[in-house]
Amino acid sequence: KNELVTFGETMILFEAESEGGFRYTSRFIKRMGGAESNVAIAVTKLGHDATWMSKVSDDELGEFVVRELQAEGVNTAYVKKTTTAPTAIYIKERKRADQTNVYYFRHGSAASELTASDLDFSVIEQAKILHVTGITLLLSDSCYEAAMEAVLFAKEKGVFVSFDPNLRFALIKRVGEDTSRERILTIAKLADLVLPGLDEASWLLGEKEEQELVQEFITLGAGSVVLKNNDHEMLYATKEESGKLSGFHVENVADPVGAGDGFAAGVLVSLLENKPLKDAVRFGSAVGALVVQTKGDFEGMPERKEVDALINQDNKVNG
Ligand code: KDG
Repeated sequence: KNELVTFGETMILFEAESEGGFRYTSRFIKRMGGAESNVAIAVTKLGHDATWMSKVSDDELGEFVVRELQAEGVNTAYVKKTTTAPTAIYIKERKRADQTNVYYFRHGSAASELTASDLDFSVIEQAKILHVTGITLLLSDSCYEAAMEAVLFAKEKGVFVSFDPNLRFALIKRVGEDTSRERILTIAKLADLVLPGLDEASWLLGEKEEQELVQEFITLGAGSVVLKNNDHEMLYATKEESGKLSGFHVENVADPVGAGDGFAAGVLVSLLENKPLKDAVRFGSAVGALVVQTKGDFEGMPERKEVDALINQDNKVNG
């Protein structure tokens, strides 16, 4: 049983143990991060099945990634291994309390060698949701082609396609702005759900009112859109309905990375449970609010009881 299937790159993460620039930091914590695997972990922790496909190096580093995901309950049965390319690495610097910087070492990585033939299409066919992010589209030409094939196949088979643009400017720089925008919009138009941030939507479609940006995704062909703006609000729309919700307020952000993936997972889990989009957005926003209160990209992904507690507490505050 595979409810959600996703694929992409997961990197080894070295996270600075203390605040300050990299040059002044001597101790790092070994962790792991990857937008798609973060979603898979969150979905699993919220009680559903998730499969993550990828390619990792056939060594200790690749083994670490697979082992972590297995420990979280994610299905890694279809992960491929290679002896000719490394598992990517990234470093997270906490420059100041409110400024996190990342440095990537991912060019030529194992995951960027992924091709359509590395994906198991029968797993996609059996899934309810295929989740893709814009990161994969920019890792390499073969990754883009693989994603394109997977999305077209999913659509043909009636599998719900979810897409988070997840713009990464380090990758955009390498691929080129026009090609990046074109690739991301091509998939966004095909998706049943697109989950952009306001800045991402503006980069893709031009500076416009947030409401207009949401509608433009629908006009272009997306089935539904949830846009997160910079005031902790979420605008959602389908062809039939639209609305806006406020997110949960978080006092202490321990680590902002992973919030978007938690949000996506919360929305997708709710859709798996046939909840209306509005409820899905609220649930996703509670997941996102919990994620940022813990260090690490995925370690803060909450269990359902924690999400329910936050939502119930908020309902009480609001009377
Ligand atoms: O969404 C969080 C991810 O971005 C992070 O875990 C690492 O995949 C990653 C990336 O490209 O930054």
